[in-house]
Amino acid sequence: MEVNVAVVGATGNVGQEMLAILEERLFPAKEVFALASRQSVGREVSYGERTLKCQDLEQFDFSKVDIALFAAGGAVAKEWAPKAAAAGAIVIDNSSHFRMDPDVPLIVPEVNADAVAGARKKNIIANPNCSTAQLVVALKPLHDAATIKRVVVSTYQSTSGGGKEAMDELFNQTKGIFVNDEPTPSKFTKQIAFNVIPHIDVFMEDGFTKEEWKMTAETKKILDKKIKLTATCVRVPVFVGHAEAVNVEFEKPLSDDEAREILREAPGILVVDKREDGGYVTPVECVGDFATFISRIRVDPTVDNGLAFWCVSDNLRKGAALNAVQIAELLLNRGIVQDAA
Ligand code: 11C
Repeated sequence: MEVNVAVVGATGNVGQEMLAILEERLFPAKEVFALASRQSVGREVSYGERTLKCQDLEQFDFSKVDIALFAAGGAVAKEWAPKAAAAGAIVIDNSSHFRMDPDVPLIVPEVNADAVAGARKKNIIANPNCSTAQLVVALKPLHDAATIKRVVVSTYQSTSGGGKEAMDELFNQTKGIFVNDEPTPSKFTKQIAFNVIPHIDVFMEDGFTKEEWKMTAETKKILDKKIKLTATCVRVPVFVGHAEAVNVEFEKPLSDDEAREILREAPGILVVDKREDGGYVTPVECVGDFATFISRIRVDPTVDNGLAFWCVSDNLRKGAALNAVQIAELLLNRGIVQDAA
């Protein structure tokens, strides 16, 4: 089977990862189109050994593709995803724009693959927020074993979640500090080099940020609406790789050894948990990997049936591009998308 694929936002952090992962996973693409805004038309992007020239999103005929992977932000998705969907392509959108639409499945294949049955309702599938994706991969097998009541999560999110300019800001501020330059925040609200910022996305009326709200709302939609989840999302001076400190309260008892064994068997997870110096995974070690890494699994003795763990994943991969490509694979495996027109 071979299908035609478009990548919208092909010059961005996530778009480039999508092209890399399509190639790495030998996705059966007959033709891949790299699409971007007018100012990037003609720019070259890598697709494995090949080079693709970006075409103008606004001029593109989406009836030529079966699947359109969108990595261009909410405003572009709002305008162009319905047009691509109306032309017959199934859109897999990485922005937050469609995630809470009841007619748009929000999918993490290791968790709720069956939701793909709703793909044709609007011809749009949503990809979750990066910090949610890695979390639900870890929570799902534990929820199946002992039923999660409540989750408390604190995130340590890398600058790549804010795009290339955010990474550049970290790089330039870090260099600048060594020559006594005054850091001038632009993409971030405060100095990011040698600092941490407890603020990602906009503030909501209740004092949470939208990033924190997304973690709660998306976990409910993907995994179980009965789960209570509270998040504190923090930006840290790391280029790629989000980390999360997670505390979970279960209905039934689950020991740390049982949890470790369950997670070892679970799809998409690698357990690295040695209880010794360096016996855990940090963000720099997860870059370029497909897995969600779990370390520091231990009993939380402050609540009944409590566990704590550390969760790390490449936010541009499992948190975005990899998850999108896995959804595309699911569309083929379930026969929802068939051979290229
Ligand atoms: C960040 N998680 O790290 C965000 C990026 O809703 O898709 C992705 C935002 C989203 O800044």
